[in-house]
Amino acid sequence: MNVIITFGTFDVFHIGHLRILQRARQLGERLIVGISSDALNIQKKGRKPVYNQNERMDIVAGLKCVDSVFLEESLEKKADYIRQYSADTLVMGDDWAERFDSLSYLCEVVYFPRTPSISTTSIIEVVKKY
Ligand code: C2G
Repeated sequence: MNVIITFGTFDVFHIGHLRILQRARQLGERLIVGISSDALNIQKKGRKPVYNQNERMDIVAGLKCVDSVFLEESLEKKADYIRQYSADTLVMGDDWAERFDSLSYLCEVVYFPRTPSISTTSIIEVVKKY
C-alpha cells in the first residue's frame, strides 16, 4: 500500500486546497495530512489563522480523499512524521519546490503546481471589502 503524506495550514478552506489533496490521494491508497498548529502558522505567516487548529483538522478530516490528520508542530519535524506514518511519498505545493528535496532519502518527494488565482490571503481581502 502506497502511503502519501502532505502538510499545510488549510485556513479558510478553498478549491486550491481541495485540488492538491485530491491529486495527492491519487498517488496512493492512503492520504495522511499534517495540519499546521496555530503556533506554527504564527511562526510561518506572522498571523493567527482565521479557523483554529481543531476546526481546520475537522474540516480536512471530513474530506473523502483524506484518510487521517495529525497536528504539525514544527517544519523541522518532517522526517519524524514521515517515519512515524511510514509514508512512501511526500507531496508539497510548488511554492515549496526544492525545499524538501533533502528528504528524498526517506521517501519520494513530489511538488504539485498551485491552483492559480486563489489563496487564503486573497479571500480575506475580498471579504474585508464587503
Ligand atoms: N495550495 C495550492 N493552490 C493554492 C493554494 C494552496 O495548491 N492556490 C496548496 C499549497 O501549495 C499547500 C496546500 O495547498 O500544499 C496548503 O496550503 P497552505 O495552507 O498555504 O499551507 P502552507 O502554509 O504552504 O503549509 O510544512 C509545510 C507547511 O505546513 C505547508
